[in-house]
Amino acid sequence: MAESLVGIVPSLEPRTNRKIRATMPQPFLVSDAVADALQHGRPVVALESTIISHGLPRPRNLEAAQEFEQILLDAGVTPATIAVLDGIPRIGLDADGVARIANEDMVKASVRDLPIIAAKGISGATTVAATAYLAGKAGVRVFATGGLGGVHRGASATFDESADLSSLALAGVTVVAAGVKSVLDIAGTLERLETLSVPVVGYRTTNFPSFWLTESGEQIDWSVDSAAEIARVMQSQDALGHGQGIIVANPLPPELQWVPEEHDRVLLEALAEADAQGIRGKAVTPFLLSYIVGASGGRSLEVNLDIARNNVRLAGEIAGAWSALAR
Ligand code: PSU
Ligand code: MN
Repeated sequence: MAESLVGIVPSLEPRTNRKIRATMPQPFLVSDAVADALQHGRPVVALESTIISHGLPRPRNLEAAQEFEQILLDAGVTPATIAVLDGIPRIGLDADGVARIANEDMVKASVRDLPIIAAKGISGATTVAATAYLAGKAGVRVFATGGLGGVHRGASATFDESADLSSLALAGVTVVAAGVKSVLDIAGTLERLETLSVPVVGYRTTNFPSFWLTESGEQIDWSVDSAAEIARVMQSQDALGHGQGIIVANPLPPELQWVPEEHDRVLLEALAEADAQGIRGKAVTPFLLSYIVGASGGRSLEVNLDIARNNVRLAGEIAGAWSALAR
């Protein structure tokens, strides 16, 4: 079977006349495996590629990308790793595609970069924002990542707030994340999510996690007890016609978290170094992540991988519950 060429999305139709359509590039490609699973209502989980290309060091990033897919496959869930390869956004990669996002130097692609890299025909690793956008367009409803982008410290002066937040306000995708990293302004991030009307639920907790640490100290309003309950929230949200994504905050168990004292020390060092080097814009998050891995002697990396595995597993369960509900 040939790869499914997905047509122009209906919401774009009014702006698209026939002549332009005839010469228009394909908006995205869905792999056979993902298209088949979606068509038959089987569970699918989207995975982002910026975490692989810009968030984890080589060569562990390739092992991680393969392992995340395998965790899903073992649970009977179809993985849909998302990236732009040679200008074409892809929902679901083959083994070669997964190797490319791990080994090639690719740009970090947020939503606003998608049309530009498509037109240039180059490759890009998609952030949470771009992955959620593309997953939503393709009908993949559940997405696993490590940590979300958010409001940076000092954002009231720099305006540095990740497009992950505004994108999740538009893409109807449930994203499982271990909260946001403590390099960010966590309270500010939660405030912005409230403004954007993005539901945030804790998985068996109301203490929002700060990625490497089980608890940030910031409280959220709601906790959910099971994947089935999350699927019911998705169903209710659809019934209400509410198009926002849902954030499921999934903390690591305390015995797996990073040692808080070491975490706090390395964090302050990383922030000071980013400031001293004048790191700005989209380089900020990758700089902090790689500085922290180096300064922690690899310990933060191991915790990072545990977090991602934990989120991938829960996302697989949610996708299973969602597909059971939709049948
Ligand atoms: N936070 C993490 N790990 C990551 C990222 C964020 O703990 O890998 C990546 C994600 O791809 C996220 C992006 O979408 O960084 C946010 O970047 P920015 O702050 O430039 O929007
Ligand atoms: Mn930014």
